[in-house]
Amino acid sequence: MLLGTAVPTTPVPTDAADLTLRRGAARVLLDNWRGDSTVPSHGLYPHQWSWDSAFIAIGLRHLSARRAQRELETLTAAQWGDGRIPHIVFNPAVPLDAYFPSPDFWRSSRAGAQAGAPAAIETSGIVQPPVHALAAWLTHTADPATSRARGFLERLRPRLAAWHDYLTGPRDLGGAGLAAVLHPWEPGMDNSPAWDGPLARVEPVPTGTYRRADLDHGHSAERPTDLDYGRYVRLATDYRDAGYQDTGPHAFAVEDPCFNALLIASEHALAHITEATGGDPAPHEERAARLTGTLVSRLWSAEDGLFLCRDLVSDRLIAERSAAGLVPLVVPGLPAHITDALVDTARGDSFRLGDLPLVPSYDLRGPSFDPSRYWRGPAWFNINWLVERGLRGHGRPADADRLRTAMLRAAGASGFAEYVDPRTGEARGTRSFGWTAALTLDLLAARRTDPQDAAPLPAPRGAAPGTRERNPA
Ligand code: 9WN
Repeated sequence: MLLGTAVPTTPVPTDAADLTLRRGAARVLLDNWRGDSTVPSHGLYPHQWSWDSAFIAIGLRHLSARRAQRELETLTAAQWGDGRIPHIVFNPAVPLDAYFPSPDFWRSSRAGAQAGAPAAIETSGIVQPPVHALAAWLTHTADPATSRARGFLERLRPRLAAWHDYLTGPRDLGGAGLAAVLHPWEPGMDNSPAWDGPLARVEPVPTGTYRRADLDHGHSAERPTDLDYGRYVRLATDYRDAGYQDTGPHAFAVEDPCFNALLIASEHALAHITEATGGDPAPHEERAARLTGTLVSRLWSAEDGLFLCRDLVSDRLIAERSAAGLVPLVVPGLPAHITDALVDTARGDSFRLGDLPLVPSYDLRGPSFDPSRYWRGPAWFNINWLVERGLRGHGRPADADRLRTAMLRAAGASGFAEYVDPRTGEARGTRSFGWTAALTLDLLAARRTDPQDAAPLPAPRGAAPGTRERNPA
């Protein structure tokens, strides 16, 4: 059997190519499993990462719902008292020099004590995008009986609610309601050209005061520069030395549309989780609606037909067009003129949806476009999965089908690469990457079980599946 005693929760494909792809993806998740969570990759990322685990659970649920539940329970067990879910949960068995910044850099149990960091688990002190409630709900729906029998949602619900309260409370640094990120690692698109402006204000720590473990595994042309790394380390050092308090001042503080769109999608999921566990979902739906309005009023650029990031230090939108601005397609309840404009932008010269194999992480015509360097152009499978889900949810099945087919092809051909050249699908970064494999499984399952896949993400309660703003294609 595939995963020990686990029973696959969705039927296996009958088509030979799909079967081979499914086996390959399952093998990656099996090899990357560490007993209670999954590493993104063996060499480069040997611990548990926050948004990776959420995407991994979304795929893992098709092999073993129990294992997917475990993945999320392990991550959320490392939650801090103030509600934050840390971006890395360190495996104490991994040598300190295997990844930088290591636990002895973050010193979470001591430096984070005031913020309620756990005493017995070492973690980083920053966060990543809140995909977790979405992942928890999707994991539950894969096998509701097992989930109920194990009390999965009951255990997760208070943790997820505290997480969202943290993001909309102490992290509302702009005062308008959106969550702010304080480090380029927090939005997950670490090296996006959108950070170049805000990062220019940051004095890098001197090279030679730390050792980059990432270059032991990755090509330097595909990773951030030393200058950027020096700035990442400065920001993390300053945050740590301030006891991980959010009150600031902060040299880097940004409202990111991808991060906040995922918060909204997760808030809808939390409404479903709350209702399923006997609570009142209304406050979560109200918050999701409020956040949606604020996302539009703060970050929508009609001129660009895209959501942009807001630099909270200058209080201005950042004029860099990245795929983060397309991710709000996952938000139900966006005004129709905005989803229409987003789809036009995705199909246009900057992202070339339907023309190139995959959607690039950054504007193909942008001054900083680089097809190989980490988040400055390559296509990532999690972002493409979100765009695919969003297109389907907003009634664009033909665009979604084309993208899904291209993603499945690129995932298999690249050996489940971390990212690929968006123009050719050629592999970049590390291989046998967790979320690439997991989301491959999810796309295969969606194609198999529901050709229309009418409700790809949790819709507001009460909306019939597939009836979230049906825009003409
Ligand atoms: C820093 C694990 C993570 C992803 C991020 C990706 C990369 C880490 C790094 O790897 O970031 O968190 O060392 O470069 O940018 O999105 O979660 O896969």
